[in-house]
Amino acid sequence: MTDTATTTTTSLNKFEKFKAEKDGLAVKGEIEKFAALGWEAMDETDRDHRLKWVGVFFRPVTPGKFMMRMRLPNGILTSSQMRALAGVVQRYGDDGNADITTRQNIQLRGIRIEDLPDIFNRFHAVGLTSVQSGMDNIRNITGDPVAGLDADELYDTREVVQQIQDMLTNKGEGNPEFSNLPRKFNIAIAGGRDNSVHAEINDLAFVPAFEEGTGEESSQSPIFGFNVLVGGFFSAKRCEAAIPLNAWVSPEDVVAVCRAVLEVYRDHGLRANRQKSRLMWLIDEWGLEKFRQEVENRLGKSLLPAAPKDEIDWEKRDHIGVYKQKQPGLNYVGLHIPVGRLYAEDMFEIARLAEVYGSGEIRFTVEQNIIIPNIPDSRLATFLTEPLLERFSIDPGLLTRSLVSCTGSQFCNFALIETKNRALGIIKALEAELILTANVRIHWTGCPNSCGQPQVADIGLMGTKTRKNGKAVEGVDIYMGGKVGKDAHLGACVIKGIPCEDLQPILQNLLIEHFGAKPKQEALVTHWSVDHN
Ligand code: SRM
Ligand code: SF4
Repeated sequence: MTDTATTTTTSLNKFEKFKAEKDGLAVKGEIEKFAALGWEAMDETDRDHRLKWVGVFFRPVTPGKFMMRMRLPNGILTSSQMRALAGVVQRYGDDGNADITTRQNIQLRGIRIEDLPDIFNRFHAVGLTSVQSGMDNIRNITGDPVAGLDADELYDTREVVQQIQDMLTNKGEGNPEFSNLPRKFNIAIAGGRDNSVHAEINDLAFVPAFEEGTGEESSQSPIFGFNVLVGGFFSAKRCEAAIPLNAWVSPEDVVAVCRAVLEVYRDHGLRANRQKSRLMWLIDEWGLEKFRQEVENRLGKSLLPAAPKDEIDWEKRDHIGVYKQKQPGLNYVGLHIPVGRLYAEDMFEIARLAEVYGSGEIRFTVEQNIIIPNIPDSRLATFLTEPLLERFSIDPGLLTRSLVSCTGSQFCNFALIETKNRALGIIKALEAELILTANVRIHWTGCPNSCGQPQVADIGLMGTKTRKNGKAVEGVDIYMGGKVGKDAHLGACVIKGIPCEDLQPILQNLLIEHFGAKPKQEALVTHWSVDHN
């Protein structure tokens, strides 16, 4: 550790203290012991905090039933892996389910501590890891969901995302080099033109950009690489879009640049106040130039300046529906999973469909949906008649299609409101009332931590407590103006403290006034009068 870190030891917060006492990764060797002890007899810091270093989250809302957060680089898994995950969830009956997350990942619920040794063995057998997926670690690394499938892609992100994960987690076994960051850290790599990973809301992001070449190279055609963005994050106190580092890196240097940035953050990131520990706070303190210089020092070479423009010039796609792949005769199909919630039987069925019709591969998107790739033209029509597609539609309603929701009070103790069920209920009611002409991206998040990313939405709903008739009730602050894809920027809070029970008509008005929706009743009247004129 550096001088900066040691001089702050007197002001260490409680998280820094317990990390200094015992590294979070140490619990990896104690799983058998915890299983034998049971959750009630365990040391509380191990149970409530350190277990997150192996992806196991104590849930105060459902004590004894833990959540497990996996790592799925680029959001890709195999049918055998999906079956292994389904098998874990299945043993917990009504308590067991899974959620696709806003980082192209999956979380399992209902987990009992006594089963952890067996669960880790099962994961190991199919090449799955949950290591370092929570607390002060690097989260699941996101990549283009149609990498390797899309004829228009600029770069297939799969391999580099896997390489970064392997470097950061020691191939999924756990890496003590990066197990004590000042705070969480998010990395994303965009490979297409539509910014499918929300690059701007990551601590470190790589976006496609062509370098014109210098010196002898200048006569050559432009060279592909990435412009680097740093410091994007959401927190209850502050939300920032990532800013350009003024660096262009070739694909071969991406892993080394990730390592360099993380070493700088690990050794110099601010640790006294957890509300001010994300990377952007360090960049603020140092200034971008000094930060860039320190990254170069760690990298051991100079960074090239950023390419003048990046290649993000498409609107964001949602991948729901049937699409031709770049491989002739093959298709990928995006299925809409309402608010990302899956049960064991769904997961087994998705694994079966991926095997029977595709190549066994399954992908997740940051919109909490799935993609099944590699379905031949000859099998497509039959695939589309599968009963599962009645629930996991390829053509959902225009509000349902883009709905995203965080976990909310069902399982999350930070939540100020229930989210997933309420989100589905309100969307259904709105679709019954309105005729829409385009999809509207509505994101729900249960508290200001913003896991459901309301700031990237057309309409973002952030849980809050408000008052109605003198009583405290669940409410939302409404965000608008989030733009994704090209020219992405964050939305802002436009209305505060709406009781959830009063929300539907307000949303209805917003959809009519800002998104061209029409009430079904009125449309019928207009249609009638046009016909009779
Ligand atoms: Fe998150 C903490 C769920 C994406 C910002 N997040 C939590 C915890 C672990 C809190 C807890 O212990 O209960 C939530 C677990 C609830 C549960 O039981 O599921 C939780 N976050 C989620 C997920 C599952 C939301 C979802 O339904 O998809 C997402 C998991 C992603 C993954 O696979 O790793 C999730 N969280 C995000 C995102 C979105 C993103 O990464 O694009 C953000 C905002 C972006 C960012 O981090 O900059 C986000 N989560 C937070 C924060 C605020 C961080 C901060 O700097 O203050 C917290 C609280 C914290 O870390 O102290 C938090
Ligand atoms: Fe929990 Fe709040 Fe994150 Fe939703 S936004 S999952 S309620 S921490």
